[in-house]
Amino acid sequence: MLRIYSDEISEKYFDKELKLEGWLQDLRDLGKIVFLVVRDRNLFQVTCKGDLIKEVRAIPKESIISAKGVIKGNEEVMNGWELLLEEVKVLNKAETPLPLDPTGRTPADLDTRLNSRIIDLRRRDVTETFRNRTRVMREIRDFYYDEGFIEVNTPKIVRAGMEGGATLFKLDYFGTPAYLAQSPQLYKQMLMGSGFDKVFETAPAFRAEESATRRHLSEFISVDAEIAFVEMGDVLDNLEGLCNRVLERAAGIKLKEFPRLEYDEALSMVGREEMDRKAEVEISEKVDDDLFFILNYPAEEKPFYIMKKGERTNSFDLFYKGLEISSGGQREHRYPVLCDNIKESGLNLEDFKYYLEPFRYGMPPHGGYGLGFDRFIQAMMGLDNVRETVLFPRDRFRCHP
Ligand code: AMO
Repeated sequence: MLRIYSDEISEKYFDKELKLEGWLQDLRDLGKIVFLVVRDRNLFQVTCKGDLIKEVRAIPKESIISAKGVIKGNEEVMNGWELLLEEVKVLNKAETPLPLDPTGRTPADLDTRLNSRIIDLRRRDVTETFRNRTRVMREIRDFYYDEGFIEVNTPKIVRAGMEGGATLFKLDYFGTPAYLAQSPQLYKQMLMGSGFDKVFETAPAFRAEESATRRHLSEFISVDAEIAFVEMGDVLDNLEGLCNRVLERAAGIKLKEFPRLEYDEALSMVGREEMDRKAEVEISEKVDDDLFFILNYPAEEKPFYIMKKGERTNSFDLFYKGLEISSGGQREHRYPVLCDNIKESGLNLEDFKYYLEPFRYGMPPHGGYGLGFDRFIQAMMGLDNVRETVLFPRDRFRCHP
């Protein structure tokens, strides 16, 4: 007899004999009758009477069972039907006690949940996050495909960092030092010199973040885009278009144009001098919209590859519910200026030899951005901690499971 999933059952199966399989989530014992709550892709009820009762009472919760019986329509129970048990087999017995209550009725802290993540993932509300990740990633990809972008995969083992030396993970590459890529910055920019006018990548980025916050991971998914022959306004429009479309299609959230605040204007709104985390949160509270841009950061707050504009830069950050979810801008494409910027940042030109070469032989003006996928999901779902959006998060204190 073939196994069938509970969500495939309709009236045409009523009064037929079937086999359903899954995890024994719960057992309600009324003495002469026992109700089992079993989980496959959904929950369903197995009703048990007579001699079988002794047998089912002995099965530990979360064991994998195979239940054979007749499907009976019953408006009183969940799904409008129950399986009247005729035969039960234990396919794999679960040990007791469980490290975690998979129904979520006994609350557990995030660390305990993450230590036993697979058991945690048995909860429907937990898996909803990962269904959302799937929906959002699909919409992101579709957006770029529709806009004529080429999807690229750039190396994650690299020779030089781009986003500040403090957060580099160093590794031994056959006896010479190399690093885990903090972002695909170097490569997405180099590709602009190839004639690939628009590229995007969705891939892990690695940061040795010492800070243990609710929004920092050591490994996160970075959605990166780079576009040639554009100015900063075009880049802003592209990112706004992406967020609008993705949020509408994946979550039914309809947005207007995002406010674009100048750096100084944003700071003066909250009477502050410095754009630290506190200021960002206060600005987010003042702005009515969930998403807004802050434009033109001072040069010392941005990396060397961003184009300078006097004391300021052609740069932006995008905030969503108080979280910085993206940053980007127009790049410095003029070779001599770029070399000066690298030197001024205290970096070694020799380390950027391969990055710099295309800038000497015909590099168009270009711009782009990196969007933190995990933070995007965190903000979209209003989750307290970015770790909840990742199957197996990595941070300062966690490299397991
Ligand atoms: P930046 O360093 O601002 O810019 O990173 C881009 C976006 O990535 C997310 N992010 C993180 N998410 C989780 N944990 C972290 N430790 C973490 N660090 C960053 C944030 C952030 O806005 N190369 C540039 C982008 C560009 O200019 O194209 C860059 O990496 O949401």
